[in-house]
Amino acid sequence: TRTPVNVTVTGAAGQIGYALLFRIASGQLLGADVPVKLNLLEIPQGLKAAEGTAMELDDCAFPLLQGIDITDDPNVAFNGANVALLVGARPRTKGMERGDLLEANGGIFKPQGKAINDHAADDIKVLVVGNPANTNALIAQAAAPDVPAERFTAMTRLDHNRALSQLSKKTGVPVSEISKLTIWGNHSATQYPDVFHAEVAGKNAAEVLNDEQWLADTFIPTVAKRGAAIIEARGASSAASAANAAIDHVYTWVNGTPAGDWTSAGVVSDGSYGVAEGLISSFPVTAKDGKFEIVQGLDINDFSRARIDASVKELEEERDAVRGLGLI
Ligand code: NAX
Repeated sequence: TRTPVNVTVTGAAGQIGYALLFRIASGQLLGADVPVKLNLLEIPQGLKAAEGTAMELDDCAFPLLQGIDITDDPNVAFNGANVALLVGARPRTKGMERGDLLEANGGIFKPQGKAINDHAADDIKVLVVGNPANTNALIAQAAAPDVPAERFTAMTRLDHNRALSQLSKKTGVPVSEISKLTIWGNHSATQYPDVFHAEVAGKNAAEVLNDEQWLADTFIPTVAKRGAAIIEARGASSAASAANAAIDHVYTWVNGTPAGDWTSAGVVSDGSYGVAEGLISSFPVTAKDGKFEIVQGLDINDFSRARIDASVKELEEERDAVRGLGLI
């Protein structure tokens, strides 16, 4: 039998954790034939709830689940990790300035990055979900100099899936017939969902829509502010859809993108499309043989250029702030 893949999940007792762990254990993260071992990292106050979730995981009797360990020590949680899902983060609380938020999260993601550097398996793949996801990923990556930088990614797949769904509703074409959509930039309100290269049932999406006003005034803000709309409606932030996107992100990373399509992920910039090298920014990416690659050579029109630049500028400001705090 295959040796199990070690999957570490931080913030395991949170609401995304609760939506995520059962799907990992059932084989949806890596494949229906891949056994997994779960390592759950929580803060001390979260350990008991994580144990309760582990009891429920036991009670599912998942054939692929080969064990569950729970700890509040990152050095233990990341020991031998092949896949790490960094979900636990410090939320913004009332009166908190952006600098305070970045500093509080630096206190989480810097030591976790170091623990990954020192203890994870050689093939470690990291997905940061906890916000501010791109900059938390940058902090963790900078703390892990022995791990190839491209192994650190940030989640914009939820934004990508939200954009797919909105485009499907508008055009009446099922999501399965929509391809080549892109989320650019930061996982924040400045993100830019780009349909100019997307195809809807084989036709260019922007030409099918033929409505820049709708893009600017409805589509882009609906996608970018969807998280707030969910909180307003549900009384709690996106959890199942966020967990679903994390599953999609890692599954795609490991198993590849379909021919003729791409997806969106926050990956380390190589300078493509004028995005400063080293930033963890969302790009159109393909995945093959366990590696993401930024799709090259797309024409960027003025409408897109201004929006990509604005989101990247925000990422640069976050990077400069965490650099000023000594976090990278
Ligand atoms: P919850 O507050 O329900 O759960 C977070 C959990 O993390 C808690 O159990 C907490 O004890 C734990 N935690 C805190 N610090 C930790 C540490 N240092 N080590 C280990 N565990 C720690 O939040 P939830 O709704 O699950 O959201 C988790 C994160 O995902 C938040 O930062 C949220 O902003 C972010 N999101 C990111 C999204 C994305 O698309 N990238 C979308 C959904 C979500 O909003």
